[in-house]
Amino acid sequence: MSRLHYLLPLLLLSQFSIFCHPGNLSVQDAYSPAPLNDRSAAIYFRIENDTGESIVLTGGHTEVARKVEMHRTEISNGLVRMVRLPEIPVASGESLEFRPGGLHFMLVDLTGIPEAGTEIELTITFKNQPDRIIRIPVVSPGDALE
Ligand SMILES: [Cu+2]
Repeated sequence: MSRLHYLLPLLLLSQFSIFCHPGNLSVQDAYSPAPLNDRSAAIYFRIENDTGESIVLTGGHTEVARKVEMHRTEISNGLVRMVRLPEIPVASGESLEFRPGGLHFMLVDLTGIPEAGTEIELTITFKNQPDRIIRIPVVSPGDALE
């Protein structure tokens, strides 16, 4: 077999992987401070949209709460309030950070109290993507205060 014959399939394979690689949606640095009451818990993470198209987060569900909402924390005149967002878009190639004092997922009406050292399984839903299940480490509230 000539050297060219040998290389050609490899070359085609690498082209394929460059141009036909299905886009990726990655979730990083997820955590949830153990809640101080039995009503709600916040979830933070970073989501990176490399799918090649814009995506729209619509919320989620989990076994440990009756409702999952997306909130934005706002501070005005020294008062902290949370605004519920039904949808959050993430443009193609962008990443979005859910973090204390900003956007977060909120578990409302907890059915159990997540304890530090355990994990919460959260299904994130999208308008135009399949559901995504992520596992979220529960950390002690002190560890989350940064
Ligand atoms: Cu909230």
